[in-house]
Amino acid sequence: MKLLHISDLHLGKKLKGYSLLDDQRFILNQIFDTAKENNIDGIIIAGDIYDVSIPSTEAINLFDKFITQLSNENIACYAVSGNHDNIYRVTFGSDIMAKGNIHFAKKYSGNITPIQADENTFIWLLPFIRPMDVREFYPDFTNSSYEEMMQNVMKNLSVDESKINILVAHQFVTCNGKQPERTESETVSLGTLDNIDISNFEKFDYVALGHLHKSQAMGKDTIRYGGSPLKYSFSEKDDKKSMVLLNIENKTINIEKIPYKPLRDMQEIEGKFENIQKLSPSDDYIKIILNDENYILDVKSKLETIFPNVMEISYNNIASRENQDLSLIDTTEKYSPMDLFKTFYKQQQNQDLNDEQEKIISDIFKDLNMEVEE
Ligand SMILES: [Mn+2]
Repeated sequence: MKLLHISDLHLGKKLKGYSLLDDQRFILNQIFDTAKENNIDGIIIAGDIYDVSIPSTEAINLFDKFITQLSNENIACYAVSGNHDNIYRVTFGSDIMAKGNIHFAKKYSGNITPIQADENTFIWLLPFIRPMDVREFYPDFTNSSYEEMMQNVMKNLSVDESKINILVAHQFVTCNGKQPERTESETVSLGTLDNIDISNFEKFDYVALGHLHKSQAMGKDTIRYGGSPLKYSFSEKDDKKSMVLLNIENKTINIEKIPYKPLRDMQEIEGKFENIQKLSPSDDYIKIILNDENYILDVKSKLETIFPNVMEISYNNIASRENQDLSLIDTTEKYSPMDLFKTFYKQQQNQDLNDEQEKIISDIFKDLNMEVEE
């Protein structure tokens, strides 16, 4: 039995105004090809199928094509919704799709019936849940603790531990208080309230997690975040994105990571404009940090001739590094245009006008018939 664990597709996501649909189509095709080449029996999607609760028609079409391809090749799909998904929209028609071996976790209803993937393997689909989603089923559970929520949910499951049991979930999981590694593209609360310890999952042979976008194991090799297939923030520029291949034989699970090869990678480039201009062109998504002291006019269109997908441009120079004191001017005094300009320049550039610059400005003021003190 071979399964592929992926998560956090965020179909339809836009980054800094750029649509990532082409990148997502490319990566879904890669997942499908990988599944075929490796004779995968089923694909696990651990939540955040879409980026928003009302996804665009383009995003829906993309996913529609993906699960249709899987079904045509007799590759099963085991999916749960994440905190970005709307569970009712994601599970529309799911009873009918289950007949084609495409499975979605319905809204939590007090218990979970596992899906039998083969005679030995059971897959438990748990959609993203909050305490308010489960409280009605557990009268003694009255607080807002995610940990207690999961304890209640888990104690209700009758897991036959002589079989292989796989849990698919989309939650914030910690290991003895140790938090997973985070990225900037997750909308996960910064608190500790939503922590769920891995000890809840002892009955399971593998826990396929989604929610965090960095691919990582939690405490042991068989409790894993799949991670997003693409880099969804510049904080992930050095991440190695990969799908997780589970090779299950009898009671053992072998884990192999298969790297994604994106259509466009993500790069951060820092330096002087004249040096950056000499770099070889690239279609990657790029963040540029300029070290030039003088601001460059029309810099975005100039950089776009080399890097058509420049997403972000910022400066790291004296002016940006130093704290700028914006209260240099006492407004009760009367200042000459030159004094005002000098103050303005200092605020902007964090340095004084030199003699040559002062001469230029002075000449401009004279041309404008403005009074120049000195
Ligand atoms: Mn996510």
